[in-house]
Amino acid sequence: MQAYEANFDGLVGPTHNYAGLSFGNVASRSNEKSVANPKAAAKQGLRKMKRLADLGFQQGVLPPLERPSIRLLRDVGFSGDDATVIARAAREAPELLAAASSASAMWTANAATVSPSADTEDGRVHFTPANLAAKLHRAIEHGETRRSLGAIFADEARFRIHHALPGTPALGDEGAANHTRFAREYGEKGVEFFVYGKSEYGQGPQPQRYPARQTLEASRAVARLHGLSDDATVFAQQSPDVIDAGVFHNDVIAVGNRTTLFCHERAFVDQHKVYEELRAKLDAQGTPFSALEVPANEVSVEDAVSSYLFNSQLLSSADGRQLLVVPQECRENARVAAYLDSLGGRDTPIDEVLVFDLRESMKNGGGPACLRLRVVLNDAERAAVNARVWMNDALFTQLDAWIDTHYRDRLAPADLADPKLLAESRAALDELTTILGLGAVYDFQR
Ligand code: SUG
Repeated sequence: MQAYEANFDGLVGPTHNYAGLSFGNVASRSNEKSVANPKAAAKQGLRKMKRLADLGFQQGVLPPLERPSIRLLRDVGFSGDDATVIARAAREAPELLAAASSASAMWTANAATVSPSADTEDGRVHFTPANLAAKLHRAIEHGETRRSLGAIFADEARFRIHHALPGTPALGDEGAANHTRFAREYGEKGVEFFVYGKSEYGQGPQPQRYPARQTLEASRAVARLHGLSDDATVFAQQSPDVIDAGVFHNDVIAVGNRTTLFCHERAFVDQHKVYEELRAKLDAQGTPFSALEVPANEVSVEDAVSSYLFNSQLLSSADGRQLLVVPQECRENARVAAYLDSLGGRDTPIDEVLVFDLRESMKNGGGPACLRLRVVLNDAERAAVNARVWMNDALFTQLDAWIDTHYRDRLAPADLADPKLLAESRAALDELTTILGLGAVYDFQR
């Protein structure tokens, strides 16, 4: 059956800010306490969605979550009316207020892991929202994410939305950022590639400096929940050294699409064995496989982390060409720019490079690939998706005006204490649910 890869990008929420919440994510830490521009951030993301939709890609929108999360602040003991809760948290525990205010749901590559219906035992598209247990500000996302997904992929005969795995270190799950699917055609059965940072119970190397967020146990649990067969799954460990160099998710060092894996030579433990297993399992399905590996002497791991070369989107256009969507930081790093320029003269599966300004998200460690959740859909499934979330001229115009109405162009850490921010965010999200036809998904609407 004809199928497509749709990309669902997270709309940046009105509380986008730099709080330095993600130890192990170099950009988040180094931009801590700088002043953010939520309006510019939202527009940068929106422009990427519009451009890709204009190029003929299936592009959807996922809504931000309710932030600040009054629910989190109440759960940790702040009481009174909402303004009092914020004031007390600002005074007594600004770090908890920052966690409650993060717009981190914009990075929808971490929203869930998604398996297309061609791969799953029951023939439905499976979603497991990620528990994001490694970081408080992200661990509070999955319940609300599940609700948003339910409002968009509502047809239970076609879509199965699981609950997140229990949120505990042994089952730390970061979603699609650590998952790639290979297949000859999107609608055919493929091989799903799960990359983990460490095994909780098994032996094996572990990073020393920064945390490994994803466990093998979590990856295996997701594969089980989705009903994936052993001959169509590969589990690989991320190299602990690159985690220690700031590669907090696999999508900072590798990206795959259909029959191509584009990655750094230091991405995985026993890298050549990983390629062999992928090649063998794909070969059994009659699918070719090629790894385009970037050597460290051309692009170091540090260059990869600062430029986000691999946090790119590798997209197949309707005419069969492959496009690499990169952030402009890749053009600003001389070695990465030289590598990209050299692609034209080499025999590679990448036909074109497209550059985007995503500076606001990048300063928190979120590039083009972080901002999108891939969902492979056949025609019937596509028809069952809430049609209001597809990007087109009308939705772009509406969202652009909505951002102008509701978003600030300056948000410093101290502004998180401003109770007006809560009212502004709620007004924005309330209107958004109407624009996207989501119904009452937010707590404050219920
Ligand atoms: O989880 N940054 C996110 C970035 C997520 C990127 N996603 C992928 N690689 N798929 C994180 O580290 C920083 C927020 C702050 O510091 O304010 C943050 O959460």
